[in-house]
Amino acid sequence: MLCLNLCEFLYRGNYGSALNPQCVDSELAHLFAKSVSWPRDVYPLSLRLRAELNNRGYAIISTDIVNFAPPTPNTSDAFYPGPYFGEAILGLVGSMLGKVQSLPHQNNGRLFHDIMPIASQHDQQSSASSSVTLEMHTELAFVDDPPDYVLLFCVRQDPNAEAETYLFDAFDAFNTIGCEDMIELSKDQFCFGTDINVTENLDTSVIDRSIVDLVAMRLMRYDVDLYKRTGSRADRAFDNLLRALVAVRTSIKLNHGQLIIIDNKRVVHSRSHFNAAYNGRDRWLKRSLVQRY
Ligand SMILES: O=C(O)CCC(=O)C(=O)O
Ligand SMILES: [Fe+2]
Repeated sequence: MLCLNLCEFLYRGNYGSALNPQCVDSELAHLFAKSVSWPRDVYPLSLRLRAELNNRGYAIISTDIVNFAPPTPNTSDAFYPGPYFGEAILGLVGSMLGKVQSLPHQNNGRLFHDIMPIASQHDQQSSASSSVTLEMHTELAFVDDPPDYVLLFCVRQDPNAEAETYLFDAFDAFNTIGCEDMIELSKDQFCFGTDINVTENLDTSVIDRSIVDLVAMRLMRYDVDLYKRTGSRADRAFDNLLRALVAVRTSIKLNHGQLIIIDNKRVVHSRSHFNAAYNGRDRWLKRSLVQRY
């Protein structure tokens, strides 16, 4: 577990505006992209973060952020009053690893996504669900080049601490599946539909995606819910990888102030079901997606 005394860091540096509720997404990203102004003690963290990601495919950073966030919103367009650190840490750590992505077809192009239960989606395969397990996936399996990292910052844990984020390291899974399956998974023969948060038309009917890049030995994409079966040998390889991934499952219950950084081209993730009350005290994550340098 890595640690970051973020409050002190933010006040010491010229990041006052990061705490300003009026600060818009693009200004913040710009601020942190100028990493030359980081205080020196951030560089060792950046090094340890990379080492951890190489080692396990994910890393957790605990921060000293206290539990003072405004009530959890319960609609996707709610305005929440600051002062507030969530975007600051995502911008900071995201810019250590690459470029924080703004995708026109997801969350209306926002850099920072709010992930909290929304009543109308409680039983859907969406990150806003709560009463169902969110199936195993990598982020944006349906785009040409999915993001390299997913960052999830926990603003507020659910009051009963039921929500559990599951992680499945494909490097470990690859060791236990056969060569034939690996070759099958590397072929451009898979199709993934879009998820319900996609806000722009995107044609994903093409059956031309690969799941594994055998040269780079990366997992390019995986999504149990969005995968479109073709009734061919490819389905068997998909299922064998699923079994192998499930066998290496590990999990974490994110607590407030914790950030998890997931290598999206190595580690598949999912989430347990949990209770939601829509009363301002629900679980709340902030997410950003990063394309590495
Ligand atoms: O809620 C979680 O722990 C994970 C949610 C998720 O998969 C996401 O927001 O991408
Ligand atoms: Fe996800």
